[in-house]
Amino acid sequence: MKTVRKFPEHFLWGGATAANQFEGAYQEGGKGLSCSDVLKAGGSSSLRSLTYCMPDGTVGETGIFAMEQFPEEAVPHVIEGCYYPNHTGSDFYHHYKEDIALFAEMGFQCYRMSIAWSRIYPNGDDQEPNEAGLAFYDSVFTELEKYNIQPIVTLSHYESPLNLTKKWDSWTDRRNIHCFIKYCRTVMERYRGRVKYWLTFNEINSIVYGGWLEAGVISCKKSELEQAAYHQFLASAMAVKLAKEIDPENMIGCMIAYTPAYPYSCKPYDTFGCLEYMNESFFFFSDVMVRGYYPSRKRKKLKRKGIVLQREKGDDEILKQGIVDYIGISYYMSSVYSSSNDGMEAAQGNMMAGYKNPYLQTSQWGWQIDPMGLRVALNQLYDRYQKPIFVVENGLGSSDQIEADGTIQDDYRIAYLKAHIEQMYEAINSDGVDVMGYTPWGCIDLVSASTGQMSKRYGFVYVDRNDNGTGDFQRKKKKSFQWYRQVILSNGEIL
Ligand code: BGP
Repeated sequence: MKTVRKFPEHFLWGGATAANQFEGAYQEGGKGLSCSDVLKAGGSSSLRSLTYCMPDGTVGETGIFAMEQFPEEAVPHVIEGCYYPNHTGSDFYHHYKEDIALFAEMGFQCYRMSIAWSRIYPNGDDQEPNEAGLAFYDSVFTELEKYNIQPIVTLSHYESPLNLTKKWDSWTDRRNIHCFIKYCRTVMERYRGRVKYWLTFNEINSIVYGGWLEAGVISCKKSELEQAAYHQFLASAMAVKLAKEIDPENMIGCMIAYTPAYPYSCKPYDTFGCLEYMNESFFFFSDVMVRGYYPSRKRKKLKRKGIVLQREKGDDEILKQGIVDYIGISYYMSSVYSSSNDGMEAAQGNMMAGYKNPYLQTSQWGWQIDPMGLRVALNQLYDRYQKPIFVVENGLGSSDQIEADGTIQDDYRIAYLKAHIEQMYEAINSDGVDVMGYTPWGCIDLVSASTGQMSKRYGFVYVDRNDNGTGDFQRKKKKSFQWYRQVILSNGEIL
């Protein structure tokens, strides 16, 4: 069906992936281990676990959101004979030319990817960068340039170097900032003029739900997680400043997992509780990186809890000087907040799911599908900050069937994306929100972050790889491939 709809002239259409879930080749080209390399696969109803080794050589595992069970003496460890899906990902490392050609065929104007820090500094704190790692991304950028595709580079997407966890529990320690900034300097100088759009920490606010995935932090003490977040804010601000010094043309943003919550009822407790939940889970993070200081409500809250952040002279200035140019968000679903859990049914989701919304359908993985929630999200953030917003993740995780004739008829994915693009358009066109672009998640199938499954697919392109590690990584276009090509070609007019 044709509708008359035109997105802004310079709107960036593309797709998104992350090195830890897509690249594979976890030990090739001198790469070191990252916090994602010790994660086993979970299943549809079980999240992933982290494997470790005890001083006596015995091994074990703990759920990534149950870090309180991680034994004190244990060290994260790759157990021989165990299957770790991120080790191979979708093998982009060996398929990047083919994959980028597929992006070009869809008409991508941009491609959101991440650089694996441990490919550049295998131990996180090495003296010299790893030339083979730098050369790999040179080749990726050369390939993108061939087709005029702008890279959007996330500096840290769930892949903090494992060695830094072993040394000082990663971001809980201030020394991590200096290692990160050294890495930022290396890649920003090396790729000056080739990469203009940067993002600092992927879904920085997911640290609220546990420090492993986002920050490689073992500790689950609230005070240490607050400290780790503080160090990441400083690092983000320093990266922003550095990016501008290295190239004033650079545009650098933050990235928040944004799942707007609706109060379950009109009870004032539900409304205020919902506001507090939004403040703590989302706005605290965006406030610090967009406004450059801790909001007063957060300072009060830390005080009430007796948490004293370790700060140094000059930190306030660092935060102030490092405010971002734009806000990146991932949006998959909305949630429901209720002040009482009486008779409420919990919803599923990777982290911020809340309660079931009776007005919404859910995905196969139980995530609540809410296209209008994206319009809500864009309005809330734009009203609050008046900064451009980049929708750098959105999509439907679903299992796909290969038909007898070899096709993949993913109409459900088309319906999901179409409905979200329509709402994004309303936010731009009717509400005046400044949206820079749209990069649907997992544009080529990749490993799920929360479950480690391959069968939870998001792509326009199918990858022959199964949950048990079989498959030859062959790529195959789905029905949505031609559909998205048309969307981009018509600049959103034909959905
Ligand atoms: C976001 C992450 C991505 C991605 C996506 C989908 O939270 O930034 O890395 O994986 O969610 O989630 P999942 O893979 O768990 O389905």
